[in-house]
Amino acid sequence: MKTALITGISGQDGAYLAELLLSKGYRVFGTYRRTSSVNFWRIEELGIHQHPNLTLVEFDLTDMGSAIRLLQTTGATEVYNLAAQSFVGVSFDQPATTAHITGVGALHLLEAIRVINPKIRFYQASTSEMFGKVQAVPQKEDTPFYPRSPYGVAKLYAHWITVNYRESYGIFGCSGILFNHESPLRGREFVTRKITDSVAKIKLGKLDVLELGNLDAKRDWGFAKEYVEGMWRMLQVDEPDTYVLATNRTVTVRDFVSLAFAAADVTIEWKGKDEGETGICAQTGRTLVRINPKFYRPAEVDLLIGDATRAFDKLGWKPETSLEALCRMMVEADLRRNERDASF
Ligand code: NDP
Ligand code: GDR
Repeated sequence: MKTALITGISGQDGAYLAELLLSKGYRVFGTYRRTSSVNFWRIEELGIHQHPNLTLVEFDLTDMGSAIRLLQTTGATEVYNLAAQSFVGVSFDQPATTAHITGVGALHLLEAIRVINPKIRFYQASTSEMFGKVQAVPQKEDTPFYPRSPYGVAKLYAHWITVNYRESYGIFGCSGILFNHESPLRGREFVTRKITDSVAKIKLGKLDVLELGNLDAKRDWGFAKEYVEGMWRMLQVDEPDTYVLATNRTVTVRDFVSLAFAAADVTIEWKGKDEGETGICAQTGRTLVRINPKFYRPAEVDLLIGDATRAFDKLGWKPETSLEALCRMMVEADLRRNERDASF
């Protein structure tokens, strides 16, 4: 039986990856952080929280000694480092914490691999945020990096240290440069889920207005469940490499808002400009969307659109779910949850 370790199993990707690996017959160790009230709602929603081959272990990525003991005790042969302070907005307020967790945390696992068993295969969750300020489009593996946030800078360190350990010590370290991927399990602080949850609440009369920041940002949004399949494939081939996973389609935040309302049978008309822009319900004339400058970031990533040709050629990976289908899936899930009034 293959054994895998997933850091960050309480997050969106950790939950989907655990589900995938369990379905493939793996023994899975999933790490979570000690907090006053640990929340496993995602693995519960997927119905895998009591799976006999799943073991949950407490672990903090900032603690190097724990990383060594974790690899010793689990005997994992594949390590997927998904844990991070992953919210770009928060990284401006907590740059040092972000650097420790999101950047140096990856080094702790790589050092542990070097000490315990250099044959362990390692996946690093890299990000399109490393491309940051647009240097070329579509972005691919050899596009120059120009991160625009403390999060992007920290991830760039983790990416390069993975490449460095691959080249220096022959460690099978793969870096997956994943563009934004969403799902009904996405955290509510991220813009897609904030939008679909708010659309559901507005539709059910629980919220008056959705407040957002920059509506002009363009993102290449895919479905998370398909992206974790790409992570797994990266560790199954003969040679370690760096891969982009993306859909090659980009839309603005504004477009995503329109799509989400459309999925709830509401048509949005956009009026005004910049901070005065509003989204009006075509059916009732009510203002449903407005700008709140507190959601703007000190520096923004304006345009992301990825080219995943290498992943297709070498891994046979390609995304299947359209943005419209993804958005509908998220709105429907949020309508169901808000009807039930669940807290998650
Ligand atoms: P989430 O924010 O949903 O999950 C992050 C996970 O990391 C959570 O389980 C969190 O635990 C854990 N974590 C945070 N800090 C620590 C720490 N100090 N020690 C141990 N665990 C910690 O992220 P996603 O699932 O969306 O993303 C997975 C990874 O992929 C992240 O590294 C992210 O940066 C990266 N990524 C994500 C993309 C996306 O679009 N989703 C795109 C590209 C990269 P807790 O629940 O306790 O907070
Ligand atoms: P991002 O995702 O920063 O791309 O990072 P997020 O959903 O937070 O923002 C996307 C874009 O939407 C704009 N925006 C808002 N964002 C949030 N969160 N809240 C708002 O109210 C709002 N209004 C407008 C943002 O300015 C931005 O341009 C995500 C994370 O998952 C990272 O961990 C991952 O590495 C990248 O995707 C790829």
